[in-house]
Amino acid sequence: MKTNRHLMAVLATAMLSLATSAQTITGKYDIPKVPEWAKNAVFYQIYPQTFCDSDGDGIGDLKGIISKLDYVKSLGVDAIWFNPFFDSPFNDAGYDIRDYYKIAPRYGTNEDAKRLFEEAHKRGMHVIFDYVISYTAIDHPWFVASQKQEKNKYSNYYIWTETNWVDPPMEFAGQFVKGYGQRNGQFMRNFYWCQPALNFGFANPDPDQKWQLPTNHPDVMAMREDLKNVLRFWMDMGADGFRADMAGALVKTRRVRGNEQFFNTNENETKLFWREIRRLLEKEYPQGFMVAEWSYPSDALDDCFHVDFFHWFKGYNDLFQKESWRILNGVSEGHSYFDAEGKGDVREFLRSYMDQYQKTVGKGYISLPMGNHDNARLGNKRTDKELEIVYAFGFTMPGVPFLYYGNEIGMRQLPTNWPQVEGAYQPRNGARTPMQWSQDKNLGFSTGDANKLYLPVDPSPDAPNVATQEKNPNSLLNKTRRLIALHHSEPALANYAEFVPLYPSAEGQDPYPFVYARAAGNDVVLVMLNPRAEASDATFPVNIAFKRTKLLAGDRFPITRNKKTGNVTISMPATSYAIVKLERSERAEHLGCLRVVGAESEGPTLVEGAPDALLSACLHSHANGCQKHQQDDDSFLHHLSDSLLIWSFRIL
Ligand SMILES: [Ca+2]
Repeated sequence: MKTNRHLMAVLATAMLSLATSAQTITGKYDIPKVPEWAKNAVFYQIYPQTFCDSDGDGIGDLKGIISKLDYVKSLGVDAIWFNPFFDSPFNDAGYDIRDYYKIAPRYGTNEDAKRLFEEAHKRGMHVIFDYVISYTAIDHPWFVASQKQEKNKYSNYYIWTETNWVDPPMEFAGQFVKGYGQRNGQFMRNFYWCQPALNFGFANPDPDQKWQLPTNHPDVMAMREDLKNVLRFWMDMGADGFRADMAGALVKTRRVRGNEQFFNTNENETKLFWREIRRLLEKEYPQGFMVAEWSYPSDALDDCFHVDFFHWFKGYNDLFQKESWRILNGVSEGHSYFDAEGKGDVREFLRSYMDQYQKTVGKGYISLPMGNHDNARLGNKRTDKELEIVYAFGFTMPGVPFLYYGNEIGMRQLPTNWPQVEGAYQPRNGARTPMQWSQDKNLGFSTGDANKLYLPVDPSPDAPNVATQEKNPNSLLNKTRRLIALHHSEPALANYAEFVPLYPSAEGQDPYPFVYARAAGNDVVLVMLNPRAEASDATFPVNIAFKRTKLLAGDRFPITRNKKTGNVTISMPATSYAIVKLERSERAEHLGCLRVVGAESEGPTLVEGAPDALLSACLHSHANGCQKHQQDDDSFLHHLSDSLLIWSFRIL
């Protein structure tokens, strides 16, 4: 008995170390509480001004978008996010909204919007609009009224100090504009000076600064109600939800300073507002979907949003845009992981990502967008094959994939010395150029004069385009379609399926390749990515007994499994990837077995792994009524004989 107790202790320790390891694939998952249609949705992002111009005026429009909905559907996506299409002076490309209730005339009419939503729905797609409520355009009627000296309904809709002559305290330095309009006071701006911040109140108003209104001030509450009506208006029109611009800094605070005043004020009161919106949707529009531009998932997904874009953080840069020519501020921070040079490291990304993933799993989705209107194109000095590896990552990571228009054909980042337009500034202007449909005039975007276009089209003779790629089954376009189809067809690749990073896991290991598992129940998929232009080998543990692998997408290369240790060794060619499914034996439900051999007198010998013959013996004995003791954690202890024990535990 003494020895048995010792054995149990050894086994228990081994079990514990397996169970707590971050590298253990369990197949368990929780589906967050999201509308049914969005559980496993893939989104496509459309920038209205440059998608398709139906009337030759050089600017994209809603009729143009409607004419391309069959194409969008053909990608296999479930939903579309539209950047703002509201009436605007366009100092910030339409994010500066002048009338929340009106489609900008250059894009069409409200009737066109209604038809756009209907046509998308007819094709089984959902649509979300851009809900931009942390600020308005400077010529929005609310602000026009607010800047008047005489008190009126809108005086407190924005944040005004009491006088032009006294600056607000240091924590707000640089955030206020003085000398505008009639009112003796300074107003708080958002990103650009001409985007006055709406007044959601202050989380902890400074008693010495009377202009800081509490969040429950009646004028603040009235403003919030007006914004809720904006939401209702577009949901009634047919929208299925929204993406919230700069969602994390609605409520202001003196506890942060600088740009944090409009990125993330880290105040609970901002969450309280979004929870009100969540309750509103649940009650009035239960299929309504909420996406945040917050980049702080542990807050954004805390009973607020269904999804948070996690791209305003260092880890995202680590993946895609660390070099000076790739990053918004033009200052190199190092090397991207997804780069042929192979000088990046994915571990810094993983540290931040896993921290947020573990805090939010089952509550909502983290999205790592595949490009967007604020960043340089992913196709920035990357070949189609390199982009395919980026998308293999993007469509197999947990959370909701968002694909920026044109990236499916590998549209390139265009010269940053092109004119900035509507507040784009480099490199954003080079990522907002017209969609490239064909080799026709203006690459099929517009029949208008080339010099009238919103931005020039890619002038290079080999500029990628849809028509050419449609004809080639191995074009990036068609490979992207297959990756999206795979995302939907493989249970292990669903937005909610389990995510287990496998390699690199320790300091000192070569940072290439990047390997992770996705799992849902018995379905397990390995994703292996080697974006560098150099071969990469790796050995990593996989706690799943599998007989063979099935290549779902990517390249073939040797994958071997050591049955004794459970370690998998791969040899990946330069610039390659593979998504493989583990095909398990029928015994696969018994995993991670530990075999213990030894008579009491000899003491135990612990052998990791489960030789097939022994496992068969275990199951055979089991069938013949050998003793089986179920443990609390769904594991089983099989007594085969006095000197032979097999400990196995179920994955399901
Ligand atoms: Ca047009």
